[in-house]
Amino acid sequence: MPVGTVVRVAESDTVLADLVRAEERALVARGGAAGAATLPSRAVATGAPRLAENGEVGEERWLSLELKIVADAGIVGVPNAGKSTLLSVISHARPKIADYPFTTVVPNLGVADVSHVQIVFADIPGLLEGAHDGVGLGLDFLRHIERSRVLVHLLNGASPDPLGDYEVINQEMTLFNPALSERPQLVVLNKIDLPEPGHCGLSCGRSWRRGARNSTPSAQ
Ligand SMILES: Nc1nc2c(ncn2[C@@H]2O[C@H](COP(=O)(O)OP(=O)(O)O)[C@@H](O)[C@H]2O)c(=O)[nH]1
Ligand SMILES: [Mg+2]
Repeated sequence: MPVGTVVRVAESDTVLADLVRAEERALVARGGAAGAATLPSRAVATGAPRLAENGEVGEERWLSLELKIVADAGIVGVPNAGKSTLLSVISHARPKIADYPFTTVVPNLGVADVSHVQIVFADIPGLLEGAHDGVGLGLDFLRHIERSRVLVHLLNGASPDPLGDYEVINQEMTLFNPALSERPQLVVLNKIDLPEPGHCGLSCGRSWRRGARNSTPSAQ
């Protein structure tokens, strides 16, 4: 199993193992007692044991395996904020980057080397209003945030309302898991190289915010 796998009993959701370190081991279903065979010395030549006992049936159970990636820092923010770009410049990761929301469908991991200390960053995509309810790919990604020790909350400086975006993302995380509101956050305003706020193309308006979802973004 990859590091970060949570093993649960399928029916009860009881956690049997949470594998967060490499080489960690867990026994989740015991095999049956081994069978036995007597192999008298004469039989060695013929290869035929005189007595053979069947092994016992092993334990059988349905398990659910969930992967929650393990990172030191999770980069969160609205679609198009520049999360994948940030990861690509601080690490050797090469995530997909494009000027439209939802370019990332899996969390990307990258390792940044800061004065010889390695810090694992995860680019957490898919957060938008309603994510905790399953809007977009929200639930697929929210669970990955739970393991990040610190969050880098990236604000899209080109958005018409970066602070509103910030609140929406925080609210989604809290609704998903209230403990996430206690997670330390480093708030970063991105795209400050652009001349004015709201200075972006077709895709980066508020089309991912509720209420604006059905509106047609104006062509620019
Ligand atoms: N002007 C400007 N554009 C940026 C900056 N960071 C990212 N972008 C652009 O914003 C768009 C979305 O970036 P991406 O990293 O895919 O965003 P994500 O959806 O948050 O992962 C891309 O066109 C990037 O080139 C920045 O600091 N300044
Ligand atoms: Mg991305």
